[in-house]
Amino acid sequence: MCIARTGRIVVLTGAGISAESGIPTFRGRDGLWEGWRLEEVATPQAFARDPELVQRFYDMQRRALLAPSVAPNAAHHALARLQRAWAGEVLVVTQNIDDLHERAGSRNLIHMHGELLKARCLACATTWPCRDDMVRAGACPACGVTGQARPHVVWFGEIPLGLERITAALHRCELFVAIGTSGLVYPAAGFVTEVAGTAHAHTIEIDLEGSAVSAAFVERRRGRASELVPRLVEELLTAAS
Ligand code: BJW
Repeated sequence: MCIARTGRIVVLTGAGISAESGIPTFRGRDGLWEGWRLEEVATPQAFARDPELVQRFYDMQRRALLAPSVAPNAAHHALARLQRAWAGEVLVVTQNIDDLHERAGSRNLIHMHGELLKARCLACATTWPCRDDMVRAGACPACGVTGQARPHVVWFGEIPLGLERITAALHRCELFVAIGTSGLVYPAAGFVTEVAGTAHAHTIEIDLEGSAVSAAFVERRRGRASELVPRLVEELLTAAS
């Protein structure tokens, strides 16, 4: 891999990067996520059918995320280090709704599937910070409506956030790295083919087991994110210094 220190890098992260921080991935061997079927809680239809069940599910996730034992791991820290030390742009696009990249110090970051620690007003779409159970999210700071808050997350069938900025970054990057994502959920799963279409970029996948789109990457590295991401960052900073 040969990339100038001013080269543009896009890093896509998925649940695998946060697994070693104590946050379970979505697609375990039994197809259940913490005992829930994804489509029972992660669709607008599920929310319309049973909002209390869906809110309870995300309340549980929020409490788990804020537990004292949950903290960014070496992979989150390494990406933040790369963003600080690299002369070119390093954009981190995460599918994760946790705040572990921010806690590690990442700043140039897009949460394409939303953020667990924010509420969104169903009436006017304003978002605001929410670290408590959703019933205590309070009135919308913009329109004043109460009882109309939903988690600020992107469910199946909804349009991911920041896509315009992401697409532009994919088209001009020289290195695309995907970390800990199964390649089953679109449009994120298609980013590697978008980058490959530009012909001038190198692509690397870091994953414990490999993904549904592994074959589309130029380089595949198998193992734990907490080991492989710091190693890659070290390689990049050494090679370019
Ligand atoms: C480790 C590790 C360690 C573990 N170290 N690695 C038919 C065909 C194609 C597409 C569609 C279709 N039918 C419908 C669609 C579209 C649909 C979709 O993709 N469905 C598929 C299921 C088929 N997508 C959508 O609906 C999206 N919207 C959309 O397409 O809008 C239309 C549109 C697009 C573009 C322009 C205009 C219009 C929205 C998707 C929303 C996804 N939402 C969720 C829930 C968010 C809220 C919440 O968290 O509850 O997002 S679903 C869930 O999956 C979550 C994740 O972000 C996402 C991806 O999961 P991820 O991160 O890959 O996790 P896992 O668990 O799957 O994988 C973990 C990986 O880590 C594994 O590979 C492990 O090996 C690895 N690993 N430990 C390294 N220590």
